[in-house]
Amino acid sequence: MATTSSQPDIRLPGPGRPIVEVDGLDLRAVGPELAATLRRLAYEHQIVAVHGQDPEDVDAYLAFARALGTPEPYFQAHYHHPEHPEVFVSSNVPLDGKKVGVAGTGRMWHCDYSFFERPLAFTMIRPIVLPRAHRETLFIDMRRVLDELPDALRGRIEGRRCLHDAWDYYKVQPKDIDRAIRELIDEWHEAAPGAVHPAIVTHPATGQRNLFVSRGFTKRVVDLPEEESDALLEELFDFCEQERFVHHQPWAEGDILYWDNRSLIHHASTVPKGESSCSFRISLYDDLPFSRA
Ligand code: 7UC
Ligand code: FE
Repeated sequence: MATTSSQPDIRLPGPGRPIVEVDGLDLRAVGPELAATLRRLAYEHQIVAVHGQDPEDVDAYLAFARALGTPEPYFQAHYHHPEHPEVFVSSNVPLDGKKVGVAGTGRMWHCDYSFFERPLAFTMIRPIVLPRAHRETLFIDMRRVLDELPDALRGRIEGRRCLHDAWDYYKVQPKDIDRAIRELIDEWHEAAPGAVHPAIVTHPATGQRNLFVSRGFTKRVVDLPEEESDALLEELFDFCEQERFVHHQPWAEGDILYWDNRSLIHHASTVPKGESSCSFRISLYDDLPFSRA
């Protein structure tokens, strides 16, 4: 693609380059046409890394997110950046001496917001403080998983629907001190009751189908007896999580990553004890339904 001062340099995946890479992007100058191109790249190629950006510039980051889609503030406010509710803070680093956001998020295979009726279109993330140790996000391409799913297994899940919830991942907050666990659980279940989605979805932009389950959030195959559902899900999760399907995406200073949340599941890497890590996430919707009917 031609490069001029106002046009970013976009490199498509190819040999030795598993994802889309973008250089020279002015985050504040993304017009509708370029935004459509940048969305399309994520729909088709799934992961996009925008390099060379200033991690201090939250306003530019937000401007870029707003150009690409519609930011959705996380449904629990204790994850929010104190000044920007659209920014989800995953951090073990105090800001101005105060705890901010939540530490250790996303450490399970999942799709963001799959426990709601409308899962997110894109997740955008940028490292703010990188630990000395390697930090990465792991991804599984659920289109490829569906393609390679053995016929017998595919036959058992095709046409089914699954219940998703985030019930195992409630993060205790300061306000929970002295409250009974029963009360916390009841409140949590009411705030995020879960949602039912097709086990196989069709991407509204590409028409490609993908398996749509994750060990973190998918709890039950609807209309199957519990034991049969548990066994089927276990087999599907084990199939998905084979190392050959897992892409390890390293985090680098100055990068902004965004990805297609419809066709990928992801998993955060852990931060070694005593090391600092902080990232800012922005969740985005687009104008399309989650799955084509
Ligand atoms: O703290 C976390 O790991 C957040 C998770 C339960 N939800 C992320 C999401 O957007 O679905
Ligand atoms: Fe996530």
